[in-house]
Amino acid sequence: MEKTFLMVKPDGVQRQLIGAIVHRFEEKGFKLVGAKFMQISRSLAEQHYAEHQGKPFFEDLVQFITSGPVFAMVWEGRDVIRLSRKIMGATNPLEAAPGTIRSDYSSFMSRNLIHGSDSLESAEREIHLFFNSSEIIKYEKAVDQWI
Ligand code: IDP
Repeated sequence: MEKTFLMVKPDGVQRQLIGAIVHRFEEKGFKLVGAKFMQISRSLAEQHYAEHQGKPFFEDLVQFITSGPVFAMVWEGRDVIRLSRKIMGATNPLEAAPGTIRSDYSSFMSRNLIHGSDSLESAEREIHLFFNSSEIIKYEKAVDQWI
């Protein structure tokens, strides 16, 4: 089953939105298979955002993502990568559709609350960057057959 890496960024933690954000993915029927409340180091931040190295906002992005704890998660489900991106909404809250996390709770691109992998390749890379294989839990839910 497909897996993705999602993370409540420091602004979401500070604003006490972990529960509200997790709830959206639980309601959808996805399965939480890994979770970690953690402080990101500068080196991990640079690896995670490697594709943005050299861009004008890179330094601010690294400063921000290391500025306080984050809630890192691995979620599993059918098409979870693309569907999670829909639940999150567009990167810029001005363009995010109403009802999405970024539209409902944020108003500024550099404080857009949540990260989510945007492809199968980035999901695999990001999951391995943040989690050991022993931290990803395999289990069954009786309700899975109804989702
Ligand atoms: P995503 O988080 O929607 O996948 P990415 O393009 O991967 O978007 O960018 C990572 C993060 O960097 C965004 O969530 C946003 O917080 C920040 N970011 C992206 N583009 C800009 C920009 O042009 N100015 C400021 N911050 C940006």
